[in-house]
Amino acid sequence: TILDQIIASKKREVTLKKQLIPAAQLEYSVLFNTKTYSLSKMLRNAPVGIIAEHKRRSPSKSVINHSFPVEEVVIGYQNAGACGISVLTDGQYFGGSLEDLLLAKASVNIPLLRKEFIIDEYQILEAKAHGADAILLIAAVLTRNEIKNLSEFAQSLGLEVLLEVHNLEELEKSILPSLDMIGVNNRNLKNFEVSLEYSTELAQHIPNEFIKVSESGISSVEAIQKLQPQGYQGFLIGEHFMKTDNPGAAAAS
Ligand code: IGP
Repeated sequence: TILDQIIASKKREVTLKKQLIPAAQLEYSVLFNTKTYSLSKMLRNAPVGIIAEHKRRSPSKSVINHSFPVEEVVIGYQNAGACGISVLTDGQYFGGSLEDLLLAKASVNIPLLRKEFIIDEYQILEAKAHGADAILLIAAVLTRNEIKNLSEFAQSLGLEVLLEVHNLEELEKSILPSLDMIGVNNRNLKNFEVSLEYSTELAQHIPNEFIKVSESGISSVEAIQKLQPQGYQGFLIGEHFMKTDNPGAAAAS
């Protein structure tokens, strides 16, 4: 599947990067990145908690939007009242970069999520060194033990963790006190099929101490109005904003 391909290439990428930029060098940068914002608190306190995503392209849609400077998009999202911004940093499949994250950090003062396929603590150091406030962990590609170790490492750096699940099995293996938010991905990363029913079915199984986030395929106010009574306080939206010629304006409306 595409997810297997992405993870295989991510393993090679991380191995190479570790040789070029030693972890100690990132640890040094981390010392200077002390200012963080809490995404989970922002979502808990907002009437409608939107996490707006910067996404240039994806394996399911190829080009979504290439034409805007990242600063312009994220400032637009902040002005629209987004609770936080998700920045895709994978280059090969999503056209993103760590530099996008750094530029976003320099441009806005709301929480930033590093959207990445994280398999190694090294990537969490990178996230922190480039200004992230939160990271994503994907249950489909990690064991319970890996989720535990990676989320505890993130916590030790002051980063919040959004754990992404797609079915009950992934959810049940992942429940840990070191998570802050649990997201249900409405898109099946194995075949790209999208249905909000995934969020609806899993809502009742997510313990109340975690902020519930619904991810992907959200493109209407009606969808949000349907998900809010089920307990969702976060809505992760990318394509619906990015495919327009003014993502910030789309997020405001
Ligand atoms: C955003 P959408 O359908 O609004 O563009 O989806 C976000 O949920 C999606 O990009 C996403 C994703 C991921 C991307 C969810 N989980 C994991 C990469 C990796």
